[in-house]
Amino acid sequence: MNVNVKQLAAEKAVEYVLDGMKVGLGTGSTAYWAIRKLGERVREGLKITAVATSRASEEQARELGIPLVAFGDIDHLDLTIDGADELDKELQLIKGGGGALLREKIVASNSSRMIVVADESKAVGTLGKFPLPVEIVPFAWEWTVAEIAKLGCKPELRRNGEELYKTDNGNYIADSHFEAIESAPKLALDLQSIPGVVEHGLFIGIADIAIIGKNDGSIETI
Ligand code: ABF
Repeated sequence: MNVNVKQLAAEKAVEYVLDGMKVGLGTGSTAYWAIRKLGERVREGLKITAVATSRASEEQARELGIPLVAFGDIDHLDLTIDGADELDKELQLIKGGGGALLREKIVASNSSRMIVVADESKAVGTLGKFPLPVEIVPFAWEWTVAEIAKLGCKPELRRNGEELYKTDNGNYIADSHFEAIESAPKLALDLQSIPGVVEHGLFIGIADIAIIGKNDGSIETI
């Protein structure tokens, strides 16, 4: 069955968006389908306002006529829909493969609910096969990367061709290869204690619902 499983999950998540809601728009190829569906619903008369988690999502929302609002004009969001690189049964996530983890975590953390949308390849038993993105400031990055490595991983600065990749916030990303993360909460605390680390891609206790598109055309909601 030739199903677009990302679109399947994303459009199911948009069913949770009600008139009058303030919505956080995620980033990535799955969130792309949620934003696209929201654009359709807005054209059909759905009244929402939204904030985006990346320049790319902001641009897509503008093109689709989704009303964007300044952060200063609202004090919270009702619902954020976003993708993930990995998710486990406790809805702990690894995010940041798309480089937007800092803005995604700020937006998701200021939302009453967060729905993570993914294809079934993202569902794992133990997080860590996907390299954990860690956003770090460029100043003395070599020392920061060395401290991250001491946590038992091989951190690699993300590149954009010959250049070092820079996030929308002007920081670097160290993709940190842990292979298996036994305790995500402990690793999160260890990373947060390293000066120079701005944010990491472990989302713990943030996602409320996971909607997973399966290759057989079914949808699993956790
Ligand atoms: C974004 O969605 C990122 O945090 C994450 O890397 C990406 C998931 O990838 P995709 O939805 O493109 O498969 O939120």
